[in-house]
Amino acid sequence: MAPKLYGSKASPPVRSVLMCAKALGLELELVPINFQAGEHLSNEFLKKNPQHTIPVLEDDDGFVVPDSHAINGYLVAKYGKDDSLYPKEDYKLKATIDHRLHFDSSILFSRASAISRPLILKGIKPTQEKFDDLKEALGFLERIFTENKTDFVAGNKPTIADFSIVSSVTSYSGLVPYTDFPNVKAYIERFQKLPCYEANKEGLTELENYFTILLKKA
Ligand SMILES: N[C@@H](CCC(=O)N[C@@H](CS)C(=O)NCC(=O)O)C(=O)O
Repeated sequence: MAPKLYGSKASPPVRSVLMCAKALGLELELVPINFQAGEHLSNEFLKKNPQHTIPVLEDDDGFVVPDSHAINGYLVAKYGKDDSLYPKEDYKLKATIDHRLHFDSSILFSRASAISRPLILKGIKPTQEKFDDLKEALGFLERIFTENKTDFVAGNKPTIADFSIVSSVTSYSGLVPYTDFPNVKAYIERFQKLPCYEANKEGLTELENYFTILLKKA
């Protein structure tokens, strides 16, 4: 039985897991969660994730993991042919990957979500300050590449940190264009050539169309 992934393809963190699964050659069963119908607030879903966010993974033995960053680490450990996407033994590389994952969680996606969450859930138009905060976060990412001169965000090979950063950066490009940041632009273009990027495409288009409609209404 394929592990279940609760969520929607439009969600950036859900797509980070879809890219990870694609890179691992792992099939997941996507179980849709409808925000408009309040399914994320149902008792059944809150038992799996009290924070009521998607994605949530439910493995074939019933083990539940909320949060895309935690899910991707788990998937590599359980289903990876090797641990190159999230190495256990190379503790320095692992620390760098962990930094990028926390950067996504606490800064990049968090600032992007400060724009999209009120817009999606309450139709509230984002203030300029929120856009400026996200632009600053992209500036931090630009600087990571300027200083380290690596092909990917934690070195010269893709890791789970790239799934998170790429899904966040591409998702908000219509609001704050990453193309204004030359190193970030080159990085995204490099990552888009990988076969796993395919898993980001459909949901990204869905989200972009959704943003266009919501911003017109707000
Ligand atoms: N750190 C979490 C963030 C997940 C998240 O915020 N997901 C959004 C959708 S993109 C959500 O479920 N929001 C519903 C809510 O906050 O109630 C992760 O990486 O999984």
